[in-house]
Amino acid sequence: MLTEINFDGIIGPSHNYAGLSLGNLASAGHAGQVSYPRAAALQGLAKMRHNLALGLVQGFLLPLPRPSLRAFGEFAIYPGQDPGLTAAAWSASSMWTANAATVSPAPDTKDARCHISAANLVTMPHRAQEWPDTVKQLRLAFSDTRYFRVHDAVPPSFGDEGAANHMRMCAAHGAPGLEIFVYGKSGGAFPARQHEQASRIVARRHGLDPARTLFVEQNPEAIAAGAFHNDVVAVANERVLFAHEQAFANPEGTYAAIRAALPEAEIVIVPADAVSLADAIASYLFNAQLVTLPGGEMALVVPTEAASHPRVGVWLEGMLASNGPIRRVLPVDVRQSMANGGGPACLRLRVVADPADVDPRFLLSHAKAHKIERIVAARWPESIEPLELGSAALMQRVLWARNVLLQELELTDLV
Ligand code: SUG
Repeated sequence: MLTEINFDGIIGPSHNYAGLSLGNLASAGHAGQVSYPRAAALQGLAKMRHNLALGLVQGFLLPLPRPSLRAFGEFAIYPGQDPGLTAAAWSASSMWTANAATVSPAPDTKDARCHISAANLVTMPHRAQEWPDTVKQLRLAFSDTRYFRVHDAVPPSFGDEGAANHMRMCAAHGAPGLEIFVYGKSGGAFPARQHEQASRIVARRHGLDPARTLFVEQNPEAIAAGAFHNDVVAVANERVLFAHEQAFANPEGTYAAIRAALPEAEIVIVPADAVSLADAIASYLFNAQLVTLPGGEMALVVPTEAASHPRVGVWLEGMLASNGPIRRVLPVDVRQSMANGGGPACLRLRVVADPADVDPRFLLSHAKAHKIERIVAARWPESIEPLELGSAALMQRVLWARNVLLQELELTDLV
C-alpha cells in the first residue's frame, strides 16, 4: 500500500558551523562556533524514533563521504589551505534531505512510477557537491525500476533545491495530488535559490499533469527576511496547507489556484500580526513535519524552539483550541541542526511509496536505530572546533566513522 515514508538524513561525523549559507540567518549566526556531531546525530535519531513511535514509517539516508577528497581536488586546495573551501569540503549538509531531491509519487505521474530528481543545489558550493553521491544513494534505495525512476540533477545553470521548494496536496497520500513548485525571483540581499525553470524541468521530467501542477513565486520579502527555502514559511500535508501570510508573492491568487485544483483543500494561514516573518524564521514554526497519524488526525512535529517561543507558542495553543485540522503539536529537539538552519522538516525527504518496494536497508526500526546510536556514540567526534577542519587526524577519524556505519548497515556499496 502507498504510504508516506520520511527519509531522514543521518547527521554525519563532520557536522560543523562554518557560516557557509548566505541568506540562512542561523548558519551565519553560528559561524565559527564549536559543533557537537555526536549530540547532533543522536538528536536526529531521537527525532526518527519519535516519529516511529507515532506509528509512522521511517527511513534514512546515509551521510555522504566527508571531507570530500574529490572537492579538495576540484577546488585545487590542500586541507586547511582556504578556510571557506576547506569547510565546504567538510560540510555535513547532506543531513538536510529535504534538499536531496524532488519526489513525485506514482499517482501523479504519466507512467505511474514514483519519480525522484536529485537537486543540483548550485547556489552554494558546499551543497553543489552533493548530488552525484546523492543520486547514487537514491538509485540504491529506490532501485526497483518497476516502481521508481531516479533522475540526475537538472543542468547547473538552473538552481534547484529539491523538496524544500515543493509541496504536494491530495485527498490522501495514495490519491492523485496537486504538486506545487515554489520558486524565487529575488530576495533582496539574499539569493533566490530555486529557479522557476528548474521547477518546470522537474515537472516535465516527472510527467506531471499540467492541470494538477502549480508554479508559485515565493514572496521576495520572505527570502530577504531569511526564508531561504519555502519550507521555512509553509508546509503541506494531504488536504492541509499551513503557511505564513507572507509566504507567497501572490497569496490570494495562490490560495484560489489551490482551491480550484483541490476543492477539499484547507488552508491554515498564520497572520503576520500574530507571528511576524522574523518570529517565524527565528522559531522555525513552519519547518515542521505535518503528518497524518495512523488514527487519521494530523500532527505538527515542531522544533522545541517554536513551542517555547513566546508569541509562536501562544499562537500554537490558540490553533489547537480552535478545532482546526491540525490536532496535535509535538516538539522535538534538533538544536544542533537548527543552529545551521535545519529544522525537523529540513532533515527529512518524503517519499510516498509502498515500503515493500524500497530497499529494506534504508528503513528504520527501533533495533536498527539502537545499532546506529551505538556506532555514533563510539565513533562520532564529541565536538569540532572550526580550526580543526584542516586536521589530518580528525579527517581520518570522521572518514572511518562513516565507513564503520556503512559496514554495520551492509551498505558498503556507498563507500
Ligand atoms: O542549505 N545549511 C543548510 C540548511 C538547509 C535547510 N533545509 C531546508 N530548509 N529544507 C542550507 O542553507 C549551513 C552550513 C554551514 O554554514 O556550515 C547549511 O548548509
